[in-house]
Order: sequence, then C-alpha cells, then structure tokens
Amino acid sequence: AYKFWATQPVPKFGDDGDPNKPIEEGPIETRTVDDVPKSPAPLINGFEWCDIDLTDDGELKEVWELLNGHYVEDNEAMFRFNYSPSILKWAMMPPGWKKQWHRGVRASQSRKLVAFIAAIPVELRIRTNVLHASEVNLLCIHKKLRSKRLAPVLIKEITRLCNLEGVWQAIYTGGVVLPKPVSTCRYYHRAINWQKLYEVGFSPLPPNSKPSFQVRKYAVPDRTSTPGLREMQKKDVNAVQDLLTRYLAKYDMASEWDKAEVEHWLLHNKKDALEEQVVWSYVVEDAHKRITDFISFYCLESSVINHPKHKNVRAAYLFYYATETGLTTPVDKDALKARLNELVADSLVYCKKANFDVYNALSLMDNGLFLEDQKFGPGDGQLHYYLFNYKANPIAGGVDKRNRL
Ligand code: YNC
Ligand code: MG
Repeated sequence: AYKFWATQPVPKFGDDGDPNKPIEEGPIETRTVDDVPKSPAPLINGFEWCDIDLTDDGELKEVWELLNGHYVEDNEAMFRFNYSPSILKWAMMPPGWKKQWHRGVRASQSRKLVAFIAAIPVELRIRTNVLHASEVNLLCIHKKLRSKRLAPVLIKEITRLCNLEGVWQAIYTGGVVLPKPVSTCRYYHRAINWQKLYEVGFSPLPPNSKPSFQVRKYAVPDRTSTPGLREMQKKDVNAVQDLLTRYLAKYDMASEWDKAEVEHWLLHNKKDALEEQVVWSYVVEDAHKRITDFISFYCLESSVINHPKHKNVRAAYLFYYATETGLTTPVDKDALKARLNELVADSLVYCKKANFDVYNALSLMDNGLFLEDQKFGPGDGQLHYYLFNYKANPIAGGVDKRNRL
C-alpha cells in the first residue's frame, strides 16, 4: 500500500514513537535548488505539460470545465464541488502567486485539458517555526485517465516547481487517508434552506419529525443583533490584520497574513463588475472606533448530480474570525463562547440574505464553542491535513469529541 507515498518525504504510519516524548520538529530531507531538475519528467505518450494562465479567461474556463466535471465528489456521488471562475481566481491568485505553479496536462492531438494541479505561496507557522511553504490544491485528473498512476507524476511535478523557487515544504488537505495526517477535522453543516437540502438528499428527515418542524427549527432571523456590526472595508485592513494575528497566535498551526493577504482573502477586490462575490467579511466597530471582532465566510457551490429539479447547492463556508473577547488573560471561556455565538448567529443572517442553502464549518479553531448551539450537525466528511517534508507532532483539532457522532 502507498507505493508512491512510501517514496516521498512524509511521515509513515506506525513510526509514532513515544506519545509522551514529543519529536523534534523540522524538515525530513534537505536539498538545494542545484539538485532540482530544470525540466519536467516525461508524460505517457499522447500527453504533454502546459502552463495555465488564469489571467486568460479562455484558460480559466478550461480549468473550470475540468473541475466542474471531474473534481471532488461526496462518497455517494450525489454532489460535486463547482468552483466558479471567480473563486478559482481568488483561491489561486493571492499576493505572490506564481504562474508556473498552475500546471496542466493536455492531450497532444486535441489540446484538451485533462489534468491540473496548483500551488500558492503561504507563510505557515507550525508552533514556533514559520515555514516559507506552498499550499497544494485542485489536483484533478479527467475520469477517463484515472488509476493510471498519473497523480504521482503531477505531484512530483508541482514538487519540482516549488523546489525551483526554493520552497521545500507544503501543506495540503484531502478527504482520503494518506501517510500521515498531522491533524484531522470533521465537517459540520448548518441547514439554511432545509426544504431544498431535503429534496436533493443532503438533509435527512429525522424519525418522528415533520418537514414543517425541520423548516421551523432552522429558521434564521431577518436582522443581526450585535451592535456595531457592519461590512468590512478597505480602511479596516490594518486593524483586522492586527486582531487576526493576535487571535491565531494561540493555535499550533496557522497561516501568517500580511496586509495585502488580509485584503485579498477577506475583501477580494473584484477586478470587474461581472465577477461574482466570493467572500463576505464583517467587522464590529465599537464606540471608540476600534475593531473588536470580525467574521467571514466564502461561497463554494456544489453541483447536484442528476437531479430533476435542483442543479446546485449554494454553500457558505465559515472562514476566519477573531474577537478581542478571546484575548483576555486568562481567557474567559464563557464570555468567548457567548461572543462567538453572537457573531456566528449574525453571520448566518448574512448567509441567508445572500441566498445560501447551507453553512459549513470544520471542527477547528474555537468552533467547538458554537457548533451545537448554532445547530450545525456533524457530516460524514473528514478533512485530513498533511505536511510535505516536515515532521511535526500531531496537532489536535479544536472540537470537543462529544460533539461528534
Ligand atoms: C490525493 N487526494 O494514494 P499510493 S485534494 C494525494 N492526494 O498513491 P493514480 C493522492 N495523493 O497510494 P487517480 C490523492 N488521491 O500508491 C490519490 N492519491 O502511494 C495517490 N479525483 O495515482 C494515491 N482531487 O493517478 C496513490 O490515481 C496514487 O487516477 C494513485 O488520481 C487521483 O487537491 C486523483 O479528489 C485524486 O481527480 C487526481 O482521483 C483523481 O485516482 C481525481 O493512479 C477527483 O495517488 C478530485 C480529487 C484531490 C483533491 C488536493 C490536494 C492534493 C495534494 C497532493 C499532494 C501534494 C504534496 C505536496 C507537493 C508540493 C511539495 C513541495 C514543496
Ligand atoms: Mg491516473
């Protein structure tokens, strides 16, 4: 098992060591740019490597088409992620993005795009070490080319392209189990449009319940309740960056964002009016004009596969948040729990206004303090976090195990 992964600089299952004696964290192997091949490994006959230019609307559409037909599905093949062209730009072109890290495979004859893999730069802190790393995502192979060992070729190619830029560590996530997760989270879902989620087969009708009861259970108020809550604006970037940096400091693993990254990830200045909104961010400004809290979510639709009535499910994903309430010493856990519940409840109001069907969150950060109260229920999906070429002690998820099924 794991014929490919056994050859890569990742931790193996089994060599767990002594749980009471933490290992020393650091790179698994060290090399230099001179050791890195300057050209890609050859592909199977009939296929060739290509750079993908996401600033070109035609190429962006080709990537969208490949992912729309062939990217991640749930276990029952009922839903498939449908990254919109706007989300692809947002996710793959943050500050410092590199064109050469958007890599494709084309059929030589037809020129059709049949596979894709991408990376973006990220400053990743693991405990006290900050790694100049990459985040690898959107690995996708056309269904007709599956199980031909093409995935390892794509992974080795993106590794080569990262290495050429002096980047030796990466973070990536996936629903599949590989050697060896550094952390594992569960997906939680909060119904907004319960009736639709029921019709597409996402939400079950619990025994002894009725549809009308479920609809009432998931009703969302029309108005927010937190005083001072408003849309985040460009003038808030400095304050939000400062607040977020202090808030994330308590976690063992987190990205470090400079101001340009905060602006990109939370405001995503749209380049033209036709682009759809991908991220929604709100701040709380107090009477002294200080930013005391912020919360954000992004949009990622899923296609409903073969459904007579519904074509897609509009899902909002809880993104970053931070609150001064969590930054007192010592932390007042009851106050933090109350504050996060207010913020998340209000973000739900905005989700509903923006016509989302479901609100998704992971069992990370302080989400365990509000998931149950805000009527998020555990899904069957897990998300495993992996580090490439870095050994680290396990990182605990944030959620109390009692919340899980
Ligand atoms: C996966 N998701 O285990 P072994 S997530 C990593 N991530 O290798 P083949 C994966 N490896 O077990 P297929 C993987 N899925 O023999 C499978 N593998 O060691 C491994 N699905 O290759 C697998 N996107 O080509 C096995 O498999 C080997 O044709 C088998 O292709 C796989 O983006 C895949 O789920 C996933 O498009 C491309 O099924 C295909 O099945 C597909 O015979 C639907 O491959 C879409 C989908 C994955 C979403 C994601 C993160 C990817 C991370 C990749 C690893 C990055 C490492 C860091 C590199 C940079 C380093 C630096 C610096
Ligand atoms: Mg293959």
